[in-house]
Amino acid sequence: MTSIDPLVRLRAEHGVELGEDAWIALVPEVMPDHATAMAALIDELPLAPESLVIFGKPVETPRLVSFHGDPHARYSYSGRVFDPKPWTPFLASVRERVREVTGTRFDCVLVNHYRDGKDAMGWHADDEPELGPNAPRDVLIASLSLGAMRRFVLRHRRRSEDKRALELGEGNLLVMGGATQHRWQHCVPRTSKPVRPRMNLTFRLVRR
Ligand SMILES: O=C(O)CCC(=O)C(=O)O
Repeated sequence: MTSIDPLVRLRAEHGVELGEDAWIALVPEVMPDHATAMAALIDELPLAPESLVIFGKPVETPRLVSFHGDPHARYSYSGRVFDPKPWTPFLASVRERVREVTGTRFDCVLVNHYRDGKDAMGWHADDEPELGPNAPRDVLIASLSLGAMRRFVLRHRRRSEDKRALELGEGNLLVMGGATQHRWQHCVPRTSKPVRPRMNLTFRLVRR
């Protein structure tokens, strides 16, 4: 019997086709013990605000950040180059869980910790050239969310009124594939509602 590629199966069972070769799949309950996992990662990782350069000015991220990966997986965004910190034991086990679900061994992860509704992520796409030989037209991202649900919004780059809102948290996994980073941007808006902490781990492939 031939085995089906896990990504083909995820896309068939949970996928939303966005057109123009862009697709996403939202997989529920990938990490049912997500609150315990988040607490373990808060203990284990050196989470801290990151200083980025936005429109030529240094700005601190409104969230805590930690970037980890294999030694070759250097990554640049917002005017900075990030050298990966090593995989920690619990983080490596989370990567293994994402590999089981996606069939992909990602080589780095950006961890974002949103302490409350004031912590957020602005509009952007994960379209850096190091994300694969066919970036940004074919980029695979697996985004695991732990803790509270937060709204995650996608908007089409040319038709900005074309938006899709998802709730990400409680151990669900959003896989973004194909031309999603090329055609769409995404954000996690601030909210004035009281929200519990949330953590998001975006697993990426920075090819050698
Ligand atoms: O927190 C999220 O769901 C989004 C994270 C994200 O957009 C990123 O790490 O690039």
